[in-house]
Amino acid sequence: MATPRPGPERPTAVLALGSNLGDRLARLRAAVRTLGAVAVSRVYETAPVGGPTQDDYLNAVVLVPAAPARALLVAALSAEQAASRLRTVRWGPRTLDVDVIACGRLLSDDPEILIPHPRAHLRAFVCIPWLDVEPDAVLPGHGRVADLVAALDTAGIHQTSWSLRQ
Ligand code: PH2
Ligand code: MG
Ligand code: MG
Repeated sequence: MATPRPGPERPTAVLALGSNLGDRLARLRAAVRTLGAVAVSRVYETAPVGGPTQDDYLNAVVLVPAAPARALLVAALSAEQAASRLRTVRWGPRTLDVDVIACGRLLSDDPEILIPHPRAHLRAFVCIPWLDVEPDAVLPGHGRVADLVAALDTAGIHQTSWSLRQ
């Protein structure tokens, strides 16, 4: 039998995780399991951007197997539901936020799930952890994520030594 050759890398989707309510680290760890992440960034403690006065976030980025836009949305929402997320204030505190950032070159103009995420290029708390799992990442419509990070204000972003893998 022929030795199997390594195939092309399997396509993945990029999901951003955030939590600033309750046991933030436990929430992110549970999400990594629920979502079936195949790659996991470091954990960053980040100053809140926008919204009301609120506590600092833990943010991370994971890669999951690529899927259609709606399927990624369902996975994100079910992870948020498992964390008992309540939706009250826009950009307010949350037990778990899972945002679909990109999925290769997939474009979705479905108003329920825009892909790429329309604000990803503005968010250091997304772009910095994204580089951990994909150093050559490209955000469709905005270019190399490393170049985006170089232009962003990164003052509120602090790398932690916590791991989401247990
Ligand atoms: N998410 C928001 C609004 N502001 N700020 C930080 N630092 N981290 C987040 O994940 C975050 C935010 C809306 O989803
Ligand atoms: Mg969000
Ligand atoms: Mg969200």
